[in-house]
Amino acid sequence: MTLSFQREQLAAYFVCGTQDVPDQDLESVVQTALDSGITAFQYRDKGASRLTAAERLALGARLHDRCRAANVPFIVDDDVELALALEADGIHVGQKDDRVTTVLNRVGGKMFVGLSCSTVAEIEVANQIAGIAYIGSGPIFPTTSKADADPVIGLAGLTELVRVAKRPIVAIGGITEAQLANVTETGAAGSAVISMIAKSTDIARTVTAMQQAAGGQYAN
Ligand code: TZP
Ligand code: MG
Repeated sequence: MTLSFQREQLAAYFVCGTQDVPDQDLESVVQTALDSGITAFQYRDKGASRLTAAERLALGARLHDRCRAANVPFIVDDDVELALALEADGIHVGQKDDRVTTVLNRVGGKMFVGLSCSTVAEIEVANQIAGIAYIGSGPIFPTTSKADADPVIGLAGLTELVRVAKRPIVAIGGITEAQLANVTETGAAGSAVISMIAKSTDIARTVTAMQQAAGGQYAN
């Protein structure tokens, strides 16, 4: 059974791969985040420390099992083959990844599709494509978690994208607990974060802050 997409799942969206927790066990971090009430998890394995395809498949299956047990959608970044092999609930694609229409055709209703958009022009294109469940926009603030990040768009940029978009937007990039309320004020459905959870000294408190900022009604 795959989980269908709901806007509420964007409230406290955790993105992570082994590269983001070099001194910790990714599965333990994800389990703590799930126990703390994250509303979505994206497995994103990127960079020099990238695991082999076989390792990604094995680890991805274990992470998916944990998400399934918590009734939290398991989303794969970029990799259509991996997403299909793992029977993921969703796949997230960037503007530089496989063209989103190709991905939509490949996954054919088996999972929901999220797309990164950082400009009004990209949002306007996305508005015309049926089948895109949600949009990820950023970076809102400078981030150290993505080497090839687009230019920072700021809260004003995010507000403009939310105004134009016909799909819910999850904000990403450099978001700290202190900025959560400001992100909500833009009309974004929630925040997607790596460091705020991966580097948190109290993941339960951090995730609660994300849920409360997004409205507090999404606790699971
Ligand atoms: N896409 C845009 S910014 C970013 C991604 C994957 C990194 C977000 O990480 P952090 O640590 O929350 O800034
Ligand atoms: Mg990508």
